[in-house]
Amino acid sequence: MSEDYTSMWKELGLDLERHDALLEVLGKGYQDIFLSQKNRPEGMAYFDFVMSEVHGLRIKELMDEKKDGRKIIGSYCVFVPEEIALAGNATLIGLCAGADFAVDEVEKVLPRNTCSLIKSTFGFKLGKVCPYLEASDMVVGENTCDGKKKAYEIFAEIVPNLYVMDLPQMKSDQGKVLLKTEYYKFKEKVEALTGKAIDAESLKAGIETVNDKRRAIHRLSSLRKADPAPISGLDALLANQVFFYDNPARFTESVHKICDELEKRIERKKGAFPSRMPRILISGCPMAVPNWKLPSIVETSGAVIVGEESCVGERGTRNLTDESGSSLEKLMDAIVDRYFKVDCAIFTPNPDRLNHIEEMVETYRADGVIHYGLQFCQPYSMESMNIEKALKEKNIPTLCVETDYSTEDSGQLQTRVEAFIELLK
Ligand code: BJ8
Repeated sequence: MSEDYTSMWKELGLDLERHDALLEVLGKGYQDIFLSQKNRPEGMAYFDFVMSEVHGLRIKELMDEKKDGRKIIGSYCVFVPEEIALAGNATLIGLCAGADFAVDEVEKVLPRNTCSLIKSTFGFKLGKVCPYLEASDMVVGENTCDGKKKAYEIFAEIVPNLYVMDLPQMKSDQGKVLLKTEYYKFKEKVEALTGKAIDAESLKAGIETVNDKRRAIHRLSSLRKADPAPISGLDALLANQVFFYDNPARFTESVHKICDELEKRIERKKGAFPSRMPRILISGCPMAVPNWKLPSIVETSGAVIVGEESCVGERGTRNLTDESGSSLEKLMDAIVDRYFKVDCAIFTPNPDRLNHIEEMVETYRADGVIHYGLQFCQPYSMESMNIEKALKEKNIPTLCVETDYSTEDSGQLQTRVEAFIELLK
């Protein structure tokens, strides 16, 4: 990090000693996993910089925004519409929850058999190591899986500015009405927080900004269809992770720059890996920063990841919000329509997700699918059974893995992934 941010972190109430320890692990992990890759696009230097300043410059920017009267909203789910936050003069930040922290303290307030993502949410708060969480003027939880739903009841005791949004469980007419009601409630909540009324003009601007980000990511994804893949799955995942907390306009511009470079690479047949490597689609639970374990194992075992069917990936970014509405009501409806299509495993039934996986296998010319589930995650592990069966019936090789954020099972995972890749060859 180029500057000394100690006083800023202190002001945010971080535990400096633990925070230093976290940054050290994060920095080392990044060095070992990302910087050791060969044939990276030059444009990834932007993301290297972003990551090196993840708790530094970006936080300073957010603190400056706060000084200028903007509010910061933290969220844990892709169902929280960034468009509405932006329209209300707030910045939406996706809070990571991708690493174990303060596990002993977490297990005093949560059952041991809780998924790593939820435990991590608590660990970052109890360990006082997340400047994004501490900088947030409002933190949004959502009634998705049972684990999160119940965990937010406990989280509210330690995060007084937690706001919980209800979400439907079925893609029915009533489900859509519920989502609409909740989005209007969220709009009012944002307006109350920022003191700025959201109108058609500001909402349209918010929609355009978020769509631009999505368009950039769609362009990046589309370039991954090429053989050899012009960018590693790890680097593409990183772009999808940074999507959640970078300045939107700068993010969009940086991703387009990388895409310009990747197009040239494709013309010259230059890849991140040699051509005809086994191509993998990852599908399942979201991978938040710094959860890079499985992709790193896959890409050091002789395969390349060409797509992520995940909320940190195409499930989260795939549909645009219709920008054409001329009234606030029409634009709000467009937001509801767009988010109602997100095929999270908390929905029942959820046939769209399987269709999307099959479509992605074809689009990205994947040779096989690795279904990634976090231990104790009921929705995704339940869905993995039918997905595995359906894909196998279509002769799409599939491997289901279940893991957590520890490194204890790395050896075992590596063996399974290597055997799967051998099979694909
Ligand atoms: S829209 S996937 S971001 S809820 S891994 S906490 S499901 S037990 S994260 Fe998610 Fe929104 Fe859905 Fe996406 Fe529960 Fe499973 Fe843990 Fe999970």
